[in-house]
Order: sequence, then structure tokens, then C-alpha cells
Amino acid sequence: MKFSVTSAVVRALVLTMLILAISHVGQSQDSNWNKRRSESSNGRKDYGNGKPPSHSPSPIPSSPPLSPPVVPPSTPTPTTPSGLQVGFYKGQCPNRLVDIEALLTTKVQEEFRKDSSILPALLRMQFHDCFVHGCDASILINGLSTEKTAGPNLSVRGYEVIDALKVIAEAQCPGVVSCADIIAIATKEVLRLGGGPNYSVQTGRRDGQVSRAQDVNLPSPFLTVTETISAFTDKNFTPEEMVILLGCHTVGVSSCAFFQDRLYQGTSQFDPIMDPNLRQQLMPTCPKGTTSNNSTFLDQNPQSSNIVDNSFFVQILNQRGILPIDQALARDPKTVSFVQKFAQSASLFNSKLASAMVKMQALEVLTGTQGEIRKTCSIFN
Ligand code: HEM
Ligand SMILES: *[C@@H]1O[C@H](CO)[C@@H](O)[C@H](O)[C@H]1NC(C)=O
Ligand SMILES: *[C@@H]1O[C@H](CO)[C@@H](O)[C@H](O)[C@H]1NC(C)=O
Ligand SMILES: *[C@@H]1O[C@H](CO)[C@@H](O)[C@H](O)[C@H]1NC(C)=O
Ligand SMILES: CC(=O)N[C@H]1CO[C@H](CO)[C@@H](O)[C@@H]1O
Repeated sequence: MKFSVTSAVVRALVLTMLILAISHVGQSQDSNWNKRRSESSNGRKDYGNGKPPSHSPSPIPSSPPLSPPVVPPSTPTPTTPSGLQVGFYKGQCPNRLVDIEALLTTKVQEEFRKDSSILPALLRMQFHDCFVHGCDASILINGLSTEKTAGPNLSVRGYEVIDALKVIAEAQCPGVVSCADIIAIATKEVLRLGGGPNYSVQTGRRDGQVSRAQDVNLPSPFLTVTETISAFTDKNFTPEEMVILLGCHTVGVSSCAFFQDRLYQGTSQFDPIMDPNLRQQLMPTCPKGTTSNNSTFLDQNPQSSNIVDNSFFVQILNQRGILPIDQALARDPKTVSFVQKFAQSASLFNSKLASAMVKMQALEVLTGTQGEIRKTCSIFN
């Protein structure tokens, strides 16, 4: 069950993170992203014909081409069974008129305009946080053997965005807004900005006081569909909800290590059914027998690799999935009907994604007097 990357790959990737802190945008993690992005663009150049490679750090159009269905707002809402509610922070700041959630949302919009790759970064961070110890910001804690240091964290990015949001929260509303809620608010907003549903995000989470690398037991991309269903059932998700949540792979990238062996005959992972054009395109990006730090888009529709839409499902039906588990969803009888349904209906995917996100963001949350409100998101009080 445990997700393991060879130490060589881990070292290579970590080294890259350091080495690549050179390019355009200021922060190192963004620079790393830009590097990976331009590598991906090279991959894309091989794929498309005559399409110029994009070296723009923000290839997502600022107003997505889709008009996502708007989930009706439910402003003053009662507390849900999880203990969360919409608008928890209304009137909670010393200046009762301060709408802290709105201020945070505005900052998220600014950050997204600067670097739209915070969309996949935060989505993945939210998943990793919620699936380990619930959505309690335990993934943010710095330390020698905290969740952050576990293998699967490797490409989790976006920590600096959360820190910037926390600074705003503490300035306006000291000691009130949890880091767990900041992740949730930010993830909700980037999902909308990327073309996804506009749902009402619930708040009222408290921050956890435990973060241990040994607790990180996220599903590996090499599991079977049956094993993955079982991992999601453990968290109370149906197979359909699992398929929807894996639809978050409609944005973001994967490094070679997770799909390289599908390309080459003679490896145990060799995938003879993969779309031959995709294989041709990926082989130079991830040469056989190397541990390349290159990456490619999880959604191989070049028009929507960073847009939240249902094209990921169309791609996997066309044998153009990247991660082994993503491709497996479109082949396994337990999940293929869901994949077909979402491939056919963008609006169905959008509305079900909204509910699945609300559910994921409420996973094993701490509320009331549980946990704490961290002063600094990366350090326990
Ligand atoms: C069985 C469940 C899942 C597995 C095995 C899995 C695995 C992976 C892997 C291997 C990568 C590539 C990481 C890298 O190259 O370093 C990835 C990326 C990503 N995952 Fe998942 N994932 C799963 C579920 C989810 C869920 C539920 C979400 C969101 C709700 C999600 C969102 C993302 C995003 C957005 C990226 C791209 C990150 C980036 O571009 O920085 N994943 N995932
Ligand atoms: C990562 O790739 C770049 C080129 O894309 C290369 O210069 C760098 O040395 C690589 N890093 C590692 C650790 O392999
Ligand atoms: C998103 O939903 C909120 C209510 O939850 C609403 O106030 C806002 O106008 C909506 N935004 C867009 C762009 O539809
Ligand atoms: C990265 O990918 C590009 C093409 O997409 C390729 O030319 C280059 O050799 C790859 N780098 C490594 C280290 O595999
Ligand atoms: C950002 C971050 O903390 N990354 C850590 C992920 O885990 C590896 C070890 O597997 C650490 O070396 C990284 O620093």
C-alpha cells in the first residue's frame, strides 16, 4: 500500500528542486514549477505539430473558456454533521465588519494570476492533507520526520501561498483563522478560477497537533483499481466519488518516475494498449533506463491541461492516461461506466466534483475546541 520511490529518484527530484531555483518568478517553488512546465511544453511540442512551445509561466487563460455551473450559495448555514459550516468566520474578527474569507479569496486570485500552477499545487496539497489525519493542516508542519518529509510529498508545492494567506489572516484576525481552513478556502477558489465548480466552502476546521511521516499512507499510483477503491472506501468514499476525485488529475503534471515503465517493452509495467502517439511523444521526455526529472501533463488534451474540465476522462478512454491508476480507471469494469458518464457530461462532472470536494474537505476534521489555531502554519503553537 505504501508509496515508495527509489531513493535515487527521490534524490534526483529533491536535487532538481534546489537546482532549478533560477528562472522567472521569485519564489523557488514557483521556479521549480516553471522549469517543469517548460519541460512539459517541450513534450507538448513533440506531440502537437507546428504548435509553438509555451514558455509562459501561466498558460491558463485568466478567464477560463468554460462557464461552470454555479452551485447555489447557502450563506447563513447551520453546522453540518462534520461540525463545519459555510461562513464560520463571519463576525469573528476584532473588527466585526472584516470579511476575512473575502480578503483571503482576493489574495488567492492575485496569486493565481501571478502563477496559475498553484491550482494543481493546492489541489494536491488538499488531498494529501485530508487523506492523512484528516484536513488538519498536518501536511504544513516543518520538521525532520513530519508528513512533509514522507515520500509522496515530493511534488507537493504551494506552501508559500498558504504562508502568505496566513499573514493576512493574522494581521486582520489574530489567532482566529486555522491553517486547515486557509488550505480549504484557497483550494476552493483556485478550483473555480481554473474552470471548476463554484461551491460554498465550509469552514470551522482546527489545526492538528500531530504530523508524522510514518502516518503517511497515501495510495500509490501503481495500485490496482480494486486496491484503490479499498483505500477510498476506508475514507468513506464510493467508487464513483473516487473516480470524480481522481478527475482532479485534469490539471497538473507527473514526473517520469510514475509512468515511464508503461512506455517500454520488457518492463513489468509495459502498457501495450497505450495510444501509440502518446507513447512516441513521451519516450524522448522519459528516456529508457534514465531517472529523468522531466514531467508531463496528467491531462493530455493540450487544450486543457490546466483547466478543470472533463477532458481528462475523454483522454483516459482514448488510452491517453499518464498515471497507471488513471489509465486503469478507464479499463476496469468497476469504474469504466463512471468514466464514460463523466466524459460525456461536463456539467455532471462539475456538480459531482463540487460535492466530492466538500466531502473530502470535511474528512476527519477537528472542530470546536479540538486541536488549535496555529500562529504559524508550519509550526505547532
Ligand atoms: C489514488 C489516488 C491518487 C494517486 C495514486 C495520485 C497520484 C499522483 C501522482 C503520482 C502524481 C504526480 C506527482 C509527481 O509527479 O510528483 C499526482 C499529481 C497530482 N494529483 Fe494525484 N493522486 C491521487 C489522487 C488525487 C486526488 C484525490 C487529487 C485531488 C483532489 C489529486 C490531485 C493531484 C494534482 C492536482 C496533481 C498535480 C500536482 C502538480 O502538478 O503539482 N490526486 N497524483
Ligand atoms: C534535471 O533536468 C535538468 C534538465 O532538464 C538537468 O539540467 C538537471 O541536471 C536534472 N537534475 C537531475 C538531478 O537529474
Ligand atoms: C460563487 O458563489 C458565491 C456564493 O457562494 C457567489 O457570491 C459568487 O458570486 C460566485 N462567483 C461566481 C464567479 O459565480
Ligand atoms: C526531457 O525531455 C526533453 C523532451 O521533452 C528531452 O529532449 C530531454 O532529453 C529530456 N531530459 C532528460 C533528462 O531526460
Ligand atoms: C517540501 C518538502 O518538505 N519536501 C520534503 C519531502 O520529503 C523528502 C524526503 O522524502 C524531503 O527531503 C523533502 O525536503
